[in-house]
Amino acid sequence: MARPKIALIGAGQIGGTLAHLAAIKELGDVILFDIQDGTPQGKSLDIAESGPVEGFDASLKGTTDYADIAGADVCIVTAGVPRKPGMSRDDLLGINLKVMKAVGEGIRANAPDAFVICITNPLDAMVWALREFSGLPHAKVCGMAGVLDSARFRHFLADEFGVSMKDVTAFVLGGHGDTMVPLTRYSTVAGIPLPDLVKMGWTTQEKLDAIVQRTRDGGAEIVGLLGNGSAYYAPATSAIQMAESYLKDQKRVLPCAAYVDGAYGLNGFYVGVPTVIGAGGIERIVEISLSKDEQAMFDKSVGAVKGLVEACKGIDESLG
Ligand code: A3D
Repeated sequence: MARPKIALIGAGQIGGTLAHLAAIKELGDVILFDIQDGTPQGKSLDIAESGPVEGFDASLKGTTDYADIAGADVCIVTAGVPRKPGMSRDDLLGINLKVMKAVGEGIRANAPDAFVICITNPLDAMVWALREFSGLPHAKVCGMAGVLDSARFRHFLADEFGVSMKDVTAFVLGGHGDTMVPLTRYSTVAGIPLPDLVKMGWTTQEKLDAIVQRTRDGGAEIVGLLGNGSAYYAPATSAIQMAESYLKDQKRVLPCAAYVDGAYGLNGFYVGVPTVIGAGGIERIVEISLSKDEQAMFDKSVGAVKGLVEACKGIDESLG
């Protein structure tokens, strides 16, 4: 059987890291696409040259021609611009919307059967726009944010408790942004919910609240430290986990920006929810019941995403 084909649209910081991870994990052959001639070719060759040392069998090709993504099984989209210090994700809307149009048309023409994972910010609005421009089925287009946000939450919690992060699970809902909703009662250490751990004296409510806030601000913390660009190692790892679940039909339960039609009282809207990712793409939306406070936070988050989607429609008439 031929190896799967993984097209990475955008060969910047995340794109290059995605290519390296996909090759090391032997998920398939990699096409690295960018409009910046030389960058995708250079990164592909550099990573391919690590193959003999690392011992992976995967071919890598850099390109500026959409024809090269033909027949891709997975497309991961990072094309666009990242944040600079002081910028919010929403400041990227206008410029990245134009990029989504070009990318969506490229995917529609060349890789209409692919499972598409969007990473470009502002995430929830860009994945919606990318789906509109590409015309692919909703179940085949999703956005990476929840895996990253919950990984950040898990990392901070494991640090606080002094336990292996393997035993920490975390649950986040809502848009990728300042309004994301980390759900403490569904986040656990070896099955023990965080509110119980507070009662057991493992931490205090104040410390837990600070960790929740640090998770919400996780992207900005890295933007501030780097001074130029945004996080890329953890975002790439998170998207690779989603791609692997699709390619291997693992049916992992992963939070991602998915099209929700019916669940959570939403009709036809992209927002961060727990999903099952398998060979059918987003195979299921996992709907949990929310407390009054959680519902209020979720509604606020959905409201923020709705505002961005409306702004997209205002910028590009074809999205009306
Ligand atoms: P960067 O290193 O600048 O790479 C972006 C690449 O996109 C550059 O190589 C550009 O040349 C390329 N590009 C621009 N326009 C096009 C186009 N029309 N077609 C193809 N390629 C194009 O950025 P990055 O890799 O650090 O980040 C990429 C995106 O991911 C940004 O929008 C970030 O804000 C976003 N991001 C999202 C998360 C999430 O958790 C959702 C996390 C981190 C970054």
